Amino acid sequence: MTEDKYPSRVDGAAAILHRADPVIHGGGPVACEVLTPKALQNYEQRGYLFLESFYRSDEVEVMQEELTRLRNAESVRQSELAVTEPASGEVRSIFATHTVSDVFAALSRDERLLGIVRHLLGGDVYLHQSRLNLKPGFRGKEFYWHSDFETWHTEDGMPAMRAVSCSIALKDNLEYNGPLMVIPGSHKYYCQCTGRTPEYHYQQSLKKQDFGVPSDEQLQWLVDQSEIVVPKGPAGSVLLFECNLMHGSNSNITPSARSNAFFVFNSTENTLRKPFASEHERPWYLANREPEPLAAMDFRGTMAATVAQSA
Ligand code: 6CS
Ligand code: FE
Repeated sequence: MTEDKYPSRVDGAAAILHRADPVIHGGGPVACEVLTPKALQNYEQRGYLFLESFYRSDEVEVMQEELTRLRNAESVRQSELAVTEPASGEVRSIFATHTVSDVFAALSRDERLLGIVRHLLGGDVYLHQSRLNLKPGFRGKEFYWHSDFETWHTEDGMPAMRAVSCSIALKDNLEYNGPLMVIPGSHKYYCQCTGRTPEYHYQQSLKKQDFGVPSDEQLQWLVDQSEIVVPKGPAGSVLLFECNLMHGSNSNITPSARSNAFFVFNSTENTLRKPFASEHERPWYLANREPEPLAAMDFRGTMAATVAQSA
């Protein structure tokens, strides 16, 4: 039985615990130019890195076309991989994109990304989860504040904080189309949540999360220590954030959809156990239990070759 360093979904009073794991797991020389000493210090202290215009517009175009193809594919829409908006029925998220798309499979292995992530996590990584978040315009609903790790720990059995979430903007992240908000430094605290996980909670939580969210007092405390920041930037920008960073996003009532491609990289030394606070394991498309170390590849080169072939 693995020790539970982060008990949550408790009865009664919920505390704020200190983080018990390092933020940067890798030591030694840094092999990628993005991770300057300043960037590493930022990630350690604030829990995220925003890489503006990391991908070029021709690369983003390939990703956008692939998003449109998946959104319109009836086989995907009808499958368990698609999650719809509670009220409008529009597609809100598509999971396990790396299993239904060569483009997103290649993107998840992009050597430029993996170089960064491998350093932060200290060695081999695999995909814990992949998804597209579509947040449609007009009636796109919010994601309430949460720590991803809290869910992955309690519902998926992820033992330690040794994972990184990566969100690639496929549309411009504007201040008004429901972009992600983060609380810098919140990754150093673990907000225990109250209430037992209901059975098959994911069927509800992916539409609207009510369990595994901080109390008003906890959220107030975190913001009092810090502030709320909204990383903004053009399509192609990348937000890398530590798995325990508190984040959320508002609804989108503007005509501009806010879509992003999302990958969760976990260390191969942090693979899933039995869920720490839930009866059942979540399905494979939410929580990968067959870790395969990712081999880096040249995304740009592969895409160029594919486009040339089909031209
Ligand atoms: O369920 C998940 O894995 C992710 N989705 C939500 C709505 N909350 C936790 C985590 O970010
Ligand atoms: Fe999240």
